[in-house]
Amino acid sequence: MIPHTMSRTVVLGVIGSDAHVVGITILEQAFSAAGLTVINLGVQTSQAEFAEAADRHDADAVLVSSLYGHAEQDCQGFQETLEAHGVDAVTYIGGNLAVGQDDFEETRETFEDLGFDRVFDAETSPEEAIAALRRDLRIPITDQERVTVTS
Ligand code: B12
Repeated sequence: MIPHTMSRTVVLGVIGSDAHVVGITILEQAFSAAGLTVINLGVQTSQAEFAEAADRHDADAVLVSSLYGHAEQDCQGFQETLEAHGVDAVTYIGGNLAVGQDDFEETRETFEDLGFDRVFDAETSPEEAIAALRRDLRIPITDQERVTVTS
């Protein structure tokens, strides 16, 4: 059972020309059930659309998904685009980030170099993403939730 008292806003979307929608739909539902406010931009979202939405909704986190193997090209200059819109948010990227993805550590480094705070592979569960958001956004667990989480 996922705790329910998060009052933070996350912007979520699939970047570039990528049309894989299932992953972000599942993430959206899990994040909403956990109490986050989720702005789901859907598939085929441009860098500018991420930045504009994050600015407009004063997002705490911007979560980028990519499945089709072109994430590195699609994310060139992403942090600069966010900065140009005055966005100061935690940034994650996840999915099938490279073609083949033999060595995920190499992939992780590539995306950290592009400025992402955390990089997730395609095996990532919604619970893992929520746990990371809790840490990064310093969302406290209440005593009530502690009982729910541990029981
Ligand atoms: C269904 C599917 C399609 C459908 C998509 C339908 C739709 N509208 O969603 C169709 C048939 C359209 C399709 C098309 C293509 N696909 Co496709 N597709 C898949 C498939 C079989 C399943 C994807 C899926 O829905 N998974 C289920 C969800 C729940 O899992 P998920 O997406 O991985 O998301 C989870 C995690 O990754 C993670 N996650 C995802 N994003 C993020 C972001 C953050 C921040 C975090 C924390 C976590 C996170 O959390 C999610 C929930 O647990 C995968 C293979 C596979 N088994 O993954 C290939 C796959 C993704 N497709 C692939 C390819 C190549 C394509 C095409 C380019 C094929 C082509 N030549 O036309 C096109 C691209 C079209 C486009 N413009 O996007 C490749 C990508 C290869 C790569 N990256 O190296 C894959 C891996 C197949 C393969 N083994 O080759 N595809």
